[in-house]
Amino acid sequence: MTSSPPGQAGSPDQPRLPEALSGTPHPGSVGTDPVPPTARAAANTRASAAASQAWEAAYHNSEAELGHEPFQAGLIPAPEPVRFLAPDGSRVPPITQDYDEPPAEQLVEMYRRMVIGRRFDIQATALTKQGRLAVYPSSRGQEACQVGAMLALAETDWAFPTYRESMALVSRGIDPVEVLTLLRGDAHCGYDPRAVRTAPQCTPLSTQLLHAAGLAYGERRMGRDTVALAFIGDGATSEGDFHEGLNFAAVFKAPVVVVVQNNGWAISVPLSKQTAAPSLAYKGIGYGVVCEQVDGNDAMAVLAVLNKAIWYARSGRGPVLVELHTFRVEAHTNADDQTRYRSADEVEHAGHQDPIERLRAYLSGAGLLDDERIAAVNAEAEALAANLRTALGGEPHVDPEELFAHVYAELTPQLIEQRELVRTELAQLSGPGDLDGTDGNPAIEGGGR
Ligand SMILES: Cc1ncc(C[n+]2csc(CCOP(=O)(O)OP(=O)(O)O)c2C)c(N)n1
Ligand SMILES: [Mg+2]
Repeated sequence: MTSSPPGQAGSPDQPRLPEALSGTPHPGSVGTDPVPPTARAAANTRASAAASQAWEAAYHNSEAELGHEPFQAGLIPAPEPVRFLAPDGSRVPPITQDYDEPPAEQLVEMYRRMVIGRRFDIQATALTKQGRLAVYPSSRGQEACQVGAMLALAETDWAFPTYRESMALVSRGIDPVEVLTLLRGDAHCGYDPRAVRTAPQCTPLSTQLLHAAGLAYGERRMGRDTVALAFIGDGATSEGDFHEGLNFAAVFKAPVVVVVQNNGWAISVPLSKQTAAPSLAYKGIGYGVVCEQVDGNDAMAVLAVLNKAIWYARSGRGPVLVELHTFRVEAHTNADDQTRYRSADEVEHAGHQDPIERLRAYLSGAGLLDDERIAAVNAEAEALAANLRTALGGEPHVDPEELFAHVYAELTPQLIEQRELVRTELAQLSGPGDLDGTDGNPAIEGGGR
């Protein structure tokens, strides 16, 4: 895992929980409890009320105390995406004074992680072509969004990624092999979500927003200052769960930061067929959620706004919605053919909005990055790619029955039935005369992966 960057949780300027609150037990927590159930229920009610009062006192500060200083225009986002760097890496006059320039060391670390993230992405795409990965949704071109979000989060915060966030997970410090376990088709999730405070990658659109809002609210009620950051795509903002998650988070002031990566496409559906809103950031206004829109290919702007959004949520002011305008350079996944719905000109334009080149130009010009450092970062990225190739080159050893574990705490009758079907099929495959388990099927003999 990575350490918190300067200016993040844990630094003296961050509002932290009062000491007394941090030990507050969760009112409904389970465990060995000698108290009779009725007495416990009454005690829990009292504990719950006390915890709520303490929580209200700590977090529901008056408007006068809180003010609107982090997002000066209140609920309304900037009229144009916030930008610090022009595509050539030069500084542009800020459209708002709301955001501070991120510290130099955070920017240099951002550059490092973006280069490594891109190399990982290229390697993962190559692994699909070699049949080593079942599917891979590339984040190429979205490096500033993926890396910026994780860099701004504290280690103790939670992330709720979608299928597109493999690069973000690697940037958070999760083992790349464990990240790709899901996309290899070996398990529902290759890492331990609790250990790395990162939920499994979510394929059903927007459902992770509800998980994030619930976790953030629960953490706060337990006296912890955890922030939950949920990723979501432009297309997924049309889902009901997006609205329910935002509304819940706003009403209960849950410390959630929703990062909308607007890459212009939901598979083959363009943004223009998705919404008539002037910007997806505006969707927060109706729920009372402060929102901002940002040039998602400007690493400095992404960090500046997300640093503040996370601070804002952590301080108890409520959730924040941040739209990052970016570009999808590759197809939706390796299984998609984008030439059927996207012009070559558009794809070429997307490729020219490179967030890494932009930050490199700025950092080099500012004397914060030299050739030696660039070479060292490149070497680190190559080493990661080589390790990934080796690790995924071997045949996986998986038990097909594990597919049914961890879906629910207890297997449903349908899952039990399906597991029996798989057991029967496996027994038939490994029966006499079919010692290799392929049943003479050349597709299986050739190796499914
Ligand atoms: C509830 C639900 N409906 C439909 C799908 C099928 N689906 C998978 S990805 C996708 C497009 C999502 O686009 P967007 O939210 O913009 O994210 P992006 O893929 O561009 O990162 C759709 C419709 C799904 N996974 N879940
Ligand atoms: Mg999209």
